[in-house]
Amino acid sequence: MRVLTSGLAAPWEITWGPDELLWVTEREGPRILRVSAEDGSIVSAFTLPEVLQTSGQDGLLGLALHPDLLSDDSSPFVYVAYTYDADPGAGVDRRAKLRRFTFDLDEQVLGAPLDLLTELPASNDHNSGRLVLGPDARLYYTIGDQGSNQFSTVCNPNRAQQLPAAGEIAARDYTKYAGKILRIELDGSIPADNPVLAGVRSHIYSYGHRNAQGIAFAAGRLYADEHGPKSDDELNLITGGGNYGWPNVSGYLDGQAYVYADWSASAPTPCAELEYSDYVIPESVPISLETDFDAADFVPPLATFYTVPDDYVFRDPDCPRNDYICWPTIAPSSLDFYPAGSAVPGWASSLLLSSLKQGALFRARLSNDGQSIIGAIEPVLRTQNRYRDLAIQPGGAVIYIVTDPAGAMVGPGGGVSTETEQPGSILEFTLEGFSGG
Ligand SMILES: [Ca+2]
Ligand SMILES: [Ca+2]
Ligand SMILES: [Ca+2]
Repeated sequence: MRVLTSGLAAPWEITWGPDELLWVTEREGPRILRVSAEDGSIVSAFTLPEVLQTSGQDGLLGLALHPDLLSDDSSPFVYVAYTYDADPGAGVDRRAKLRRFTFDLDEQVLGAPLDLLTELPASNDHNSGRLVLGPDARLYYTIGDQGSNQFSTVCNPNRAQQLPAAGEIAARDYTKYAGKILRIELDGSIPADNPVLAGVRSHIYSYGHRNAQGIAFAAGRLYADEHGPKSDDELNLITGGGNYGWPNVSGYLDGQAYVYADWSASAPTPCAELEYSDYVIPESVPISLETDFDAADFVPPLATFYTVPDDYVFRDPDCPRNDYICWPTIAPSSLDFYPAGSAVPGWASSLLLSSLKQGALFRARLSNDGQSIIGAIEPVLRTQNRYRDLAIQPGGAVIYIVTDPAGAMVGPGGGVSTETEQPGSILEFTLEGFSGG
């Protein structure tokens, strides 16, 4: 491993480009960088002053490159997602948008900005924001549940199970896109073959997601990972029209170690008068059990990190300072596919999940039909860093990982550490014995 470059302002997406450069978004920059894979130098940098980056998890997020970026003059397009201020006045109305830029091949600059889809839900928490361009030439975009029903946004109703009415879509009211994966035409419109959900065709492809920060295609199938609450991070195979259960179900529909407590519906004590807790549900807050959830379209995960029994002790007495680090989760921040025929022996046809808490990629081998995971899911490429995203060089002998600038993770000997070794960096891992190519 070597540090390719450091000092980046919360690098969030890293993508191998057809120009053989690494395209990186800085969430806090907010910049789009093109970085040399040879010496880590910044070849070009584009600042996006229109990005709203204030607090928490907002800012410049996903990036996807058109596959014909360099190979023809008709589609030299770069797609980005970010949060912005939709209030023209003094107030702040945080929303998210998808914007397309045209990459000028001669000048090597981005220009001709075009908004594709605006006024999407945005928050300081659980924006998700991962963007990929699928083999069907559609954009896929993840929108989290906005952190609704927890912490400072605990009194906001969670909308991951809510589906929009026809009138809302006609009026471009995308409130109910929270907790969804969208499928979008390259001009921002609704694909004619998107699923019809509750009688309405919209940009929504799948629903019931908490915070799906990773999506990747593998052999034509779409996979996603998402952060769970105190357990049950998920790896999912995404199908059009699928319901992934949140907030009624976390992980498998097993009735273990999770109930949905809807704080927004607290009565007679209103939610605003309650003090949020990860452990204690006030009597005024209605709950529903996983086993009450009866949805024919429910899709269970392929794998979880980790499913625990009802008597699991989440409040670990040895972890008093920063409990979530000790919860049975890995905090999956992204996802990529390691194809068959690539360099690393034994890694063929694997999904790689980056972990914020564990400083590792979790490698999950797909079955031939892509419908299940084979064998144990193992952590690889460990360091003491929060991994935000990865990119794989064609051929698979070199893997790049971007790291968070700060934050907590599991320490070298267990427990909690806020000491990360290479913050705000691109780490480059090269297969031993590989001499370039
Ligand atoms: Ca990536
Ligand atoms: Ca789920
Ligand atoms: Ca469960």
